[in-house]
Amino acid sequence: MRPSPLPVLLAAAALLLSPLAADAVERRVPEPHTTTIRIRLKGPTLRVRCRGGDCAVSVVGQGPSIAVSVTRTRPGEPPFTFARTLEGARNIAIETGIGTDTVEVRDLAIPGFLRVATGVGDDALEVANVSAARKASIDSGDGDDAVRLTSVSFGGKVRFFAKAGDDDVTLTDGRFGSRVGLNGGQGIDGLVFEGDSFTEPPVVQSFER
Ligand SMILES: [Ca+2]
Ligand SMILES: [Ca+2]
Repeated sequence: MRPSPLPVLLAAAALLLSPLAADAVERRVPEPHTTTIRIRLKGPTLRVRCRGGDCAVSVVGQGPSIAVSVTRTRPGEPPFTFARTLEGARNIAIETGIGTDTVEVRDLAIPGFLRVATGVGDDALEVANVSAARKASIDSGDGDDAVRLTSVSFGGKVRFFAKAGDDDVTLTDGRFGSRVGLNGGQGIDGLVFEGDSFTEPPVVQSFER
């Protein structure tokens, strides 16, 4: 049976009659039908979430825009990627759940706060060429995590928790304008400073090497 052309004609007519609607469709990328992957502005905060598999997340500044990409891999399924480019975020909050995650945050001047939590699993987090005017909080969760902060500048308090697992943390050429607390948690954790400057000595706990 031939499909009726009527619905197609009606849809085309609706688009022609409503240029505003067509424009909105073009600009708004639909969210995937899941609560486990999200890229959205909630008020002033860009919230990026990926749960339920191994996630590769990148949040990269491109002029006034922020390009965000989330790829989730699960056993027996092809990788799923969701990407959006947004403007106007004052804060950034990134959250990954259980899994082996890779998170990259790069080339951003954040007017507010930065928060990253990578959850349980052996995760790799790289924050490079990023400033945040207010506080920064990083929690790499359980697992053997590798965290590298390079050329970061934080105006507010910085709190870092590596939690259980043998974690490796490297801070290179960082500028820290307020209190800094670094806690390796359980495990044999390593911490390296290379050319960082602090307004007050960082409080370092539970790093064994
Ligand atoms: Ca982890
Ligand atoms: Ca640890």
